[in-house]
Amino acid sequence: MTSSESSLLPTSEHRPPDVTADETALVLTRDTSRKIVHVDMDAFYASVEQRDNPALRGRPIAVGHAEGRGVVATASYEARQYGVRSAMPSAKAKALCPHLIFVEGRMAHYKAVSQSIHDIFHRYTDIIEPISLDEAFLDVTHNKRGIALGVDVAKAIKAEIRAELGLVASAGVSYNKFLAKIASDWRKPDGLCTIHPDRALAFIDQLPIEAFWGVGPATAAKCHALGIHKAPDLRAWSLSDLLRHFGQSGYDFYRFVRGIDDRPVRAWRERKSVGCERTFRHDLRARRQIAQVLADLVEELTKRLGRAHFVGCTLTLKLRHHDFTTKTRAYTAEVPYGAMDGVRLLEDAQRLLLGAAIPAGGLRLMGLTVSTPIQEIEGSLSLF
Ligand code: DCP
Ligand code: MG
Repeated sequence: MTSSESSLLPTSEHRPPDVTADETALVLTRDTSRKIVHVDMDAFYASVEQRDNPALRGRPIAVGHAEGRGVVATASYEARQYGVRSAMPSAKAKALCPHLIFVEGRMAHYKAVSQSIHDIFHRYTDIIEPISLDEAFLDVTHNKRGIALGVDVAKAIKAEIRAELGLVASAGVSYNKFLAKIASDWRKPDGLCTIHPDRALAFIDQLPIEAFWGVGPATAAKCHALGIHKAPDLRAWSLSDLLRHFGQSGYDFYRFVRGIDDRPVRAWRERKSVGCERTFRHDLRARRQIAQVLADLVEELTKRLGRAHFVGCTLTLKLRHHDFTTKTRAYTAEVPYGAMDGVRLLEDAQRLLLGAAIPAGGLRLMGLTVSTPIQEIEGSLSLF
């Protein structure tokens, strides 16, 4: 990819200082000088299970609990032919595909495999932003092997993952994160798609609005109601109108649809929260039992805060009732919570629980989260 496109506007800031300014006052730049690769493993958990157990290869499998309230974490591509999908209740998956084989997930194992994938990434660049265990952005503009084309870096990474780990990755290559992510999804599985700067707008024009970053089902419905179905519909909107209807996201939509996205690949992720939750096998009614679960959650939460080196001021208790209504109660402390604050976390969580009503039908799920970070030092321990 070459650096092209004269400067219409500044690149350094993702958002202008005053996004309510009329767009005529904005100067937009499309920076096409970077080489960004987005890697996303194909059917990650399921592929690891099929790799490790030959009896599962070529068969429809789902990773997750088969019984009770189990859901499918992911399904092999053989199972997807029957309509089995991530987050689907296991009972429904079995109805769609009666010979579906369920395999219990092994998170610690997937984490270790993810680490091996990252070891391969690091042969090319240290500018790696993990999005989940199986997905990451890489900035390979100046890569360690001096490879000129982003697509050749992506090819080499895919080949090494296959040869050394026996797994298949899809990759997308472009000059920004928005396009690289869409590209990796384009020809899945075993995909490799490059979006060149001169083809970017034509590529974007065929996208349904659902493909845009930050557009979930609710935003998509809102777009449809406004007559926005595909990218050209979105491009017809002025910035001020988009800001009015979509808030800050309107600014992203305005830029993405013009092929502009200057967000850097961040070598560590700014976490907004750390939490844990538990779904009960049977709805819980007894206060004593509920208090015990709360204590367990606090213990788990402190472990997670420690692993993430996370410190945050807000504690939120989430209670899902037997009928799926969900209530949250939050408390913001002056002194932030960290891994060493188990006693205070428990006291404050108990206070939140005391103030909450427990419905006669009982609780289905309870969760505890710390948010409002004051400091995020994940990945920077070498500083100390
Ligand atoms: N996952 C999960 N629950 C979900 C979605 C995903 O536990 N609702 C887990 C299982 C997946 C992994 O995260 O294997 C990666 O998620 P992806 O969305 O990338 O899905 P896959 O890698 O399984 O499939 P694809 O080939 O579509 O990327
Ligand atoms: Mg994946």
